[in-house]
Amino acid sequence: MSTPLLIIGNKNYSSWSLRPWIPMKVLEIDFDERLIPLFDENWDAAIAEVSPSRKVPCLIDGGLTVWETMAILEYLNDKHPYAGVWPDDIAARATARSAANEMHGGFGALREAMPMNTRKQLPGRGINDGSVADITRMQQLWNACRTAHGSGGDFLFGAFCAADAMFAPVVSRLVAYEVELDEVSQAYVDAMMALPAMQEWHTAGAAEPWIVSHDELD
Ligand SMILES: N[C@@H](CCC(=O)N[C@@H](CS)C(=O)NCC(=O)O)C(=O)O
Repeated sequence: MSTPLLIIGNKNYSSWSLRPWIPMKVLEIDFDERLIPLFDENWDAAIAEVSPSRKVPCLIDGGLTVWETMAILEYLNDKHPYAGVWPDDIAARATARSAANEMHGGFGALREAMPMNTRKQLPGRGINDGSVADITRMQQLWNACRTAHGSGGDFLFGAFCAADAMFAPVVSRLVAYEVELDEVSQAYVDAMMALPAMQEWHTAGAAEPWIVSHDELD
């Protein structure tokens, strides 16, 4: 059997790429990766060859291509049912899926105002009514998950799972934009940033040469 290949964009900017990459690392699911630099002169041709949606991430496993982040996470769960992609407990699992899907479809103001950028510290930037409302809701959600399901570890459902993967890029943004958080949310952010995989991604992102100007605030 061949090793699955995860197609990703720049580690500095591509928040969606981090979302399947980090659980594969943390849960020790073997994979190779190929980085296609976003929007450079080869982007259109290179992405068209591998990704049906022409977006990253996508996962190529033998003859199968899986695209869209949530579909990739569900495929990992189907293929590795004991890896811990989702929590075991049915109520925790349903809540984790709710949180992950809320992240997938929501928090648009925060994402728009505070693009992921592993190279920068941008304290105070990106604060507006919409991003503040998103950050308030996110902290409420994180607190609820930690209180109801988090007693077994430092993550939303105790052990790291796909819901945490969905929030990993937001954690990166909250650190880069130096957003003040409540105690529970700050502890969660610290736990996520302490993951060796998170550090590996940020170190690689910071070393990349490519600049995507529309993701740069200055
Ligand atoms: N809904 C997609 C979003 C993926 C996405 O927007 N990826 C960005 C990079 S972070 C991308 O490939 N953009 C290229 C484009 O829009 O042409 C998912 O869940 O995977």
